[in-house]
Amino acid sequence: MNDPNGPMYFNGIYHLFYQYNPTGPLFTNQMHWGHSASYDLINWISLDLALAPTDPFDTNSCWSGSATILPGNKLYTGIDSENRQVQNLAVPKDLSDPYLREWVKYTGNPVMDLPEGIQPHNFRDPTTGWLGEDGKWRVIVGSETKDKAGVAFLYHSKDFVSWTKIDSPLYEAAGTGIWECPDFFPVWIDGKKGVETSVMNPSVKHVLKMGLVDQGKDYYLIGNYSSENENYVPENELTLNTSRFDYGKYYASKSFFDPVKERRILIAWVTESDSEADFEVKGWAGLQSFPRSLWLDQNQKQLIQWPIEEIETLHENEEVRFQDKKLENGSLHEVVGITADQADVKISFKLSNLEEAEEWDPSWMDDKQFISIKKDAPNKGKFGPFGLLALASKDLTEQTAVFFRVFRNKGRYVVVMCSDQSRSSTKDGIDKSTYAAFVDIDPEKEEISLRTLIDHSIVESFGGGGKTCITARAHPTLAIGKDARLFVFNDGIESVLISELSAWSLKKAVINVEDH
Ligand code: DQQ
Repeated sequence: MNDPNGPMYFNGIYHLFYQYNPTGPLFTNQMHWGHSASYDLINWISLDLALAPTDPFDTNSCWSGSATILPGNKLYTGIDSENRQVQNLAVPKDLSDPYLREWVKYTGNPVMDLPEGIQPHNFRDPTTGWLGEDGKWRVIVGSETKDKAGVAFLYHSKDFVSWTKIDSPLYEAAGTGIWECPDFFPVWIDGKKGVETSVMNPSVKHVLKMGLVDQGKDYYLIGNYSSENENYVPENELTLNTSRFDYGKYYASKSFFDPVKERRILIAWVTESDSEADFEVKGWAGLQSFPRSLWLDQNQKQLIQWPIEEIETLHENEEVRFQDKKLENGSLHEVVGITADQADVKISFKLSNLEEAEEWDPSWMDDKQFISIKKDAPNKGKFGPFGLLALASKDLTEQTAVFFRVFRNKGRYVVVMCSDQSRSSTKDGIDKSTYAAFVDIDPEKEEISLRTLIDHSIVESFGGGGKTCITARAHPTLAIGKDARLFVFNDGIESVLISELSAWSLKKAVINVEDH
């Protein structure tokens, strides 16, 4: 599986569609829309394929798209018999079927043709629609203009069937290449609640997210939007320093508004780190991230993401908990009493004597990839690395380290969060990149928090209360099942205090098991 498509809540049920090859674990020119439904976003029921590439307008795949509840429409990219990307419409066959199992393609497809001057392979991934103040629906579609500018073309429709392209795109940015899976949605300026996609008023800002395919990364802008004059003005520019949802493996994300708990939920495709040969052996490849709630930080400059609260229904045991544990230089402490290969861990680190921190050297940054730390940066310092060793084998041969480093920079502090996969597996042929990102907190005023969800081959980490997220894949050969362990550690010269740690074993969710 790859991209999540058309997530929505309809008539008491959450739906998730996803790019899917039903015949094997590799991406082909016959991608379908798989379909699962859930009552809690945790346990999922497998349903029949929703879309198959059967018609002239999608014979070479049903690619990504979105759902808009009118109720129950969805718009997706088809690849037609001449390999052109076109936007198609499908609607549920029977709205009284709670699972919306069958979908009927509109016979007049495609509903949007390729814009003039655009390459036929560069026009895809329509968003969920939103209603403007004039009562017309809007969607954007990702594309690329001649000079490699990434662009979100804007379309209007009165009936969701006939679409007109608006001359000026919603937004474009030179040199960024095609934008895949764009997303456009409002967030409240103040508060954690989600906002329904069509809401427009002075109390919201709008987020525009785009996937940059060359990098396989999702970036987002925060800005102000008016549907009256179709004007989107981001407050930041799209550069490689622009915020990302996640600084690890996390792509083609899609959000939706959940009216039940009034929240916006984000789900993304997480790729494998092993090889195609491994996919064949496993019989599968690709997974969906754990759903996250998403809202605007108080500073209005970045989004906060946090695992949805339903994860707590998987907590198996009384939490393992300790407080005020000092980790001296070189400390390694095992967290026992939980299943370390399936766990939810929360830690809060308190630092003192911060004035001792060493100066941050900007040359440690890798210029190719924003805030990836260069290999020649010192790997030990005054403050850090300290954090977690997840999916670790007993002798630590295997370990996925999620940790922090703290530096001084012009009278302020710089907190860097890393997920280091270099020792995540004894196997060769695996992507063992290290990811790094800044966490926008002041460690003098607040503790440094980490929440990590571990599930066999995925480690999803949330630093600073969800200000910085890093998702990593690990393919251990030793740290499996009961042989997997979890440690807290401190390799920095200065000691750090764990003011609180809570950890839970996670039960296995029921996912796509037939006859649930
Ligand atoms: N993958 C899809 C495209 C999308 C890309 C095809 C992103 O629609 O642009 O599966 O992963």
